[in-house]
Amino acid sequence: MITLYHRPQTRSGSIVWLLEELQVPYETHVVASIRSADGKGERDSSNPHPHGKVPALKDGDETLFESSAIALYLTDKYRKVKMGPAVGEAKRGEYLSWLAYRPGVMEPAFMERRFNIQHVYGAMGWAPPEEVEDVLNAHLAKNKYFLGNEFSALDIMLGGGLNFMILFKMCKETPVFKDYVARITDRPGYAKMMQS
Ligand SMILES: N[C@@H](CCC(=O)N[C@@H](CS)C(=O)NCC(=O)O)C(=O)O
Repeated sequence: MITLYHRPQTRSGSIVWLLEELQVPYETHVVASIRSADGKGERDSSNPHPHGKVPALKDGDETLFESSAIALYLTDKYRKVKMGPAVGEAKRGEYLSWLAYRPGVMEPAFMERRFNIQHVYGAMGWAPPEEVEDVLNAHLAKNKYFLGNEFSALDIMLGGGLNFMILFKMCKETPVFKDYVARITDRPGYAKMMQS
């Protein structure tokens, strides 16, 4: 049985949504506490994440952390419902690229804006938030979902993040984003995440 180490209204919600879409049995272990942005809270010793963060996930003998790694592991292993291209299938490279883009580029760019950090062009490994908005807008203007016509884990990992970042004014809403977010959040898995 898969165990998801979870805390409501955090990044681990994306993994709840993904597990629901995959139709894989799982249990959630809600951690008592995590550190919060105001410096309060502390790590729960039952949480196997090396930094006490969520999500973490156990599946048999495997212990995983980092949302994108968890998403890739789950979508590779559990394929009753296909939520991402397998090795050798079309768009695998694009799938991996966007999965890495979420923690490597999208999140730091929008966090930079939220916490008013000065971007150092050419030095920071991500890109300025306006540039990230342009890239995402252009991609979603041409594609119903991240990988084209099929909903995939990318629409949870990046799309779900985009929804949150728009709500919290870290990313500017555009008509393209508005339509896209309405499309991806109109799903039972999203509702399940919101109740978790
Ligand atoms: N890069 C990690 C970030 C995980 C993360 O920072 N999660 C937050 C909750 S949204 C957390 O657990 N914070 C507590 C802490 O930083 O100790 C991922 O994508 O899984």
